Amino acid sequence: MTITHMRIALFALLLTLSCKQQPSRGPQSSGPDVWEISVTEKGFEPDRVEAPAGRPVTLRFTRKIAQTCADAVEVQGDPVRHMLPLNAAVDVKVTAPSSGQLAFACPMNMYRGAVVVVAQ
Ligand SMILES: [Cu+2]
Repeated sequence: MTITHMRIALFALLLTLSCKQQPSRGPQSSGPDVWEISVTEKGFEPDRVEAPAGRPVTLRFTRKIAQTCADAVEVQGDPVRHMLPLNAAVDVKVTAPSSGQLAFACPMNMYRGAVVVVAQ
């Protein structure tokens, strides 16, 4: 993550906080969201998760099949290739961008998914 990206993320976060008028509801709004994502014969399930702009999100990947090319996941803007051992949850922390989406994919880019920014 570059300084520019961090600034944009921080700005988006501040903007989100300052614009928020309704009190947050639910226990999950106080901490980062955790999304359980399975790797199956269909690829990532779900392959689309939603988050407000700038929100820290934990992607909890669990590979549930032995034979798949998705034995690792790469997240857009993240140089680390996260290995996915069979039946072990692997947490990847990301921050939702200010708009659009943040893509993730297997190393061959066959199976894809994304964190999609939604209005709060
Ligand atoms: Cu692949």
